[in-house]
Amino acid sequence: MKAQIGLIGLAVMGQNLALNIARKGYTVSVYNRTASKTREFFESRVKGEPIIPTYDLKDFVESLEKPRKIVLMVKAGSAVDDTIEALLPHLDPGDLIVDGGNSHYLDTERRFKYLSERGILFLGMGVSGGEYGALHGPSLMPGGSRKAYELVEEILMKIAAKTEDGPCCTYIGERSAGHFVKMVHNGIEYAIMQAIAEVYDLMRKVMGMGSFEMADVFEEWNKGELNSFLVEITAKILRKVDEETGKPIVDLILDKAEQKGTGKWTAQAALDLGVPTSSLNLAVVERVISHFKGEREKLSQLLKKERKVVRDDHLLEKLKGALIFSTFLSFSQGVWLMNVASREFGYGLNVSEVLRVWKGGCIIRSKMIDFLREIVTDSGDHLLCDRSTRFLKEYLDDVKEVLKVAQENLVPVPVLSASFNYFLSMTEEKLPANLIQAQRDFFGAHTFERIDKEGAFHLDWWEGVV
Ligand code: 2AM
Repeated sequence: MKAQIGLIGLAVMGQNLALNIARKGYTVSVYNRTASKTREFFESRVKGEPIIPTYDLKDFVESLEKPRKIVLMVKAGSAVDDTIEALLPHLDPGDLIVDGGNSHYLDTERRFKYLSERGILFLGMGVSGGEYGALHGPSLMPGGSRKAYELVEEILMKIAAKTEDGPCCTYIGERSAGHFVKMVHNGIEYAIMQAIAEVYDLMRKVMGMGSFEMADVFEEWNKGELNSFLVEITAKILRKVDEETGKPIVDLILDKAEQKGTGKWTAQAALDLGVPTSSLNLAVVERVISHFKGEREKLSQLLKKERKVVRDDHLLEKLKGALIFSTFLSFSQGVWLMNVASREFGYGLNVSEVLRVWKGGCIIRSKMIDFLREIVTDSGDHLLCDRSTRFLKEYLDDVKEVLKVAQENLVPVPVLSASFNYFLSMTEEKLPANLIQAQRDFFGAHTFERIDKEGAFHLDWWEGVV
């Protein structure tokens, strides 16, 4: 009997996805470059699931029913190209490759074209939910041709996370749409994670709260408007004790945040497309700053920060408001980017559907998505409309108070303040860009427009300057 689907790449995500597919009743052939990993996986984790281990790429391909459906779960980058090249001689036109890694959307664009020219169908599929999600139900964001999607739709729907609004999978859009959307998902994820971290920082540095107390607060918040996977895991993290020392583990973790690039790519794409994503960008920058641990240690000696620790439970409510405010704006900036990309790249995105797919399984799943979906149709690209502005205005005093406390105590809050400033700029009729235009014209003769008449103007600014 032939397998209904094949999967290449047996790191944990690949293993878990293979198990998830097999547990839904599909026969899966698996292959990994390093054969020992395949053997080890088969012997240690496969317990009666319909999984066929293969140790040669040709055997792997031959074990699949036609048209073949092959999911790649290999490391993003050249490994995807290497694997595609190795597969090609064994494939027939009409076969399908699904790249389930975190590939850069421009790589997906290139691969889509390359494989289309060879008659091979290709999907670039964002997979979110980490190892747990891969096994129990991820959020899936497949992009490519609809014909390719239809070949695997049934399987994807079965393995995806389920919500009251259906399985967390949909056809995202043309070509690299799936990986673009997954990239933006991660950009939003960076911003929300940083906003939560800033709130945590204020709780410990200006409120003197201990880990368990903070865990209680996050747990409480998770029951209301802030209900989300990231708030939920933050509570769990803060409660976790290191077995060796008996201390909260979070206090023992080095404050250097790593990244795999998706947040940076989001900021790059946003700058390229001319979409303001301040909160997302600043979250990436702050991870970069965190890396300079040695410099920070030295420089912290040069600026002693006096902090008045005040137990003010009142402030907790304000922190909550600031986090709601920043979370909404992180989402809305990401949505704006997706809307512009959809037009620019002809993705044909249905943003409400994208948000639906983010309701379960993925890292940024949260209650707020329902609200976002309600306003997504009656707002412009950017989600700032009558209803959302009224919503944000309710939290404005909280944000102001939080930023004031942060400034007084010299605690950095780049994403909370970026969100605040983004909102102020977006709601400001007059920005000082008139002065910037004058400066540009002064030194570069770039010309400027006027508010009182049509045309492009240039002045000889040096006239009369001695
Ligand atoms: P490996 O076990 O042989 O290293 C995550 O690293 C997954 O990507 C692993 O399954 C790994 O296989 C695979 N991988 C990394 N680089 C690869 C390459 N150049 N070709 C094929 N698979 C690769």
